[in-house]
Amino acid sequence: MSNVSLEARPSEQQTPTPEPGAPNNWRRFFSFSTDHKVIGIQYIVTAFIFFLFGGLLAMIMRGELITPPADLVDRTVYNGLFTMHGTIMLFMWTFPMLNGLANYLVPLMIGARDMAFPRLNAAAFWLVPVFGVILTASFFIPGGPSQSGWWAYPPVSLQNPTGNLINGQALWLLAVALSGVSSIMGAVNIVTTIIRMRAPGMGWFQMPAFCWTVFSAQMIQLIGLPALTAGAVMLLLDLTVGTSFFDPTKGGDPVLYQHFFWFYSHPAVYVIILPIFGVFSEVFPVYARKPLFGYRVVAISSVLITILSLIVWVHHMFASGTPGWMRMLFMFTTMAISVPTGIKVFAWVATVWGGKLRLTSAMLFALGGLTTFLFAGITGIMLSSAPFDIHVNNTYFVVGHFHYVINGAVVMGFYAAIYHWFPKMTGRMYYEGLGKLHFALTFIGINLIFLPMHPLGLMGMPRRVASYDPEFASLNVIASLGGFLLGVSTLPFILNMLSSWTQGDKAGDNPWRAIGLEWLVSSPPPHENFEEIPIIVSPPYGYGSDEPLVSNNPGGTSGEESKRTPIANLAGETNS
Ligand code: HEM
Ligand SMILES: [Cu+2]
Repeated sequence: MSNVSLEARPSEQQTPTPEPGAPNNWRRFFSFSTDHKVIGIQYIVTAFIFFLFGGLLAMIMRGELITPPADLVDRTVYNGLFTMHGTIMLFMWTFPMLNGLANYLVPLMIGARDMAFPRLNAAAFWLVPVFGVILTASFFIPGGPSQSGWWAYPPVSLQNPTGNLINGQALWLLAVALSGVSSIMGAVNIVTTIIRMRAPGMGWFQMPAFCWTVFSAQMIQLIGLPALTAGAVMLLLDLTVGTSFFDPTKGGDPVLYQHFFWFYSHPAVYVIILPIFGVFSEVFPVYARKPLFGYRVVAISSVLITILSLIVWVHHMFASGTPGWMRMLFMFTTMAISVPTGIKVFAWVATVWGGKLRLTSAMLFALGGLTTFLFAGITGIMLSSAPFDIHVNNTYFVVGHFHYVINGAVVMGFYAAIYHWFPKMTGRMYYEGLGKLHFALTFIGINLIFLPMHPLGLMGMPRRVASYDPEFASLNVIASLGGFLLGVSTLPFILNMLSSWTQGDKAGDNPWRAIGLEWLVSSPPPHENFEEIPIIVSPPYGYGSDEPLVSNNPGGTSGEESKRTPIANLAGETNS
């Protein structure tokens, strides 16, 4: 599908001026820039700062949990800590980070010069610091931040112990509602871009798997997020002006809130994990020098996951007095979703199998993320069974399970993406040694902290507690030490990023000899990306093939390598 509107404007066909995209012009990162690459990096850096903040709160929690009694912080402080940790990690780190990657990569990967709605895009980003400040401000008001966990279930969330109109819970709800608005704006933009702005020759099955996963994830945002956003607004009204949607003392229904919440927040886990599946699908072929195994099936399974993800939410409510038939129904839909997921895992293993592996930092993080995802997938299938779930509900087994997904697969997937595309984004190489150290510390740390949580949960240690029975002490010491190690693991990463961005070796257009439109332009890409809109003539992942990817010269003279190199030359190796 060609992008008529962009091609029709002659002014944009001129050679882009280096000024706006100039790598040394750092001020653009603090401006209301409408360039998708600037917005992408704005998202990524902002998200990472909040990741460090959310991680700091986790360190305090692990400090508290290293001994059985509640001695380091008060119980109410602890409630605020886990609530804010969970909320920041999801709404301030994971979602903005995903939007950052999608923003930076999607237009480059589909051969577009920018997003469909650049100003909407910038507005969506600038809402992030706004609701971030609102959320963080709740630490400084009387009564402190929300203590009702990241679900904010009523009636707990309606208690308002200080009696003030402006309280931690109200700020929390306002922030979550604004986050919903921002993400819906982002989703409208990304979905439109993928449908409307693909370069000539890029049919759906010429599109990189990452774009398929982003499309599927953003469709979930469009369908599901209005439910959570509306639920948050209704709860805010109950809390502040005394409506009674969810307040049981006034005839409201608290379980209705749970439906609003989980109708979105279960699919949200696929909003999060799908683009990570996309990252795996991009990274494995490059460093295994093989085409993505079963590309079409991998692509379609993303859409299947989207559809199924919308009909499994009640598995979070097995213990909420749901009728038996509902439990059965949602148990089976939940188990069914493991099928398209399993297909993908199979495809990645088959891609890596027998390949010429290059264990760069990106590849190590992708392999590490896949391993932890496999483990989390197994505990996930265990949890999908209602009797088992009711047994371990609200224990550390659940905390262990979802951290394997979110800190294991997702955060390691983010790191894989950052290392893989860092040379493209900055024009510089990172230091491989520091990257490998970062990987080793992260992988060991994650397993040390989250593996012991499974036996702890099976033994009956409840979650969301500041103190616990001394019989759980030794496994908690291991978990806390692992947590501190994970905190330390970010230091080589930060050092690496800062020093490489300023002093790293020049990267060139295509340092990994990867196949993809983003690697046909200079690093960092010029403003508006492509001098000529690429004309795609081959499917993606043609490692070992002689076909060129494009029939023209999208990088123009700005790139330093020939743009018409057949794929086989670019890939350097064939795989027969
Ligand atoms: C060093 C890394 C981390 C540590 C040590 C850590 C630790 C913890 C602890 C101790 C809890 C409280 C568990 C409970 O009592 O229910 C918790 C909850 C949670 N964590 Fe983490 N976590 C880490 C990373 C992450 C990441 C990366 C994410 C998401 C991207 C995340 C998301 C959550 C969520 C959603 C909750 C639930 C909060 C709630 O119960 O309302 N965590 N984490
Ligand atoms: Cu779920």
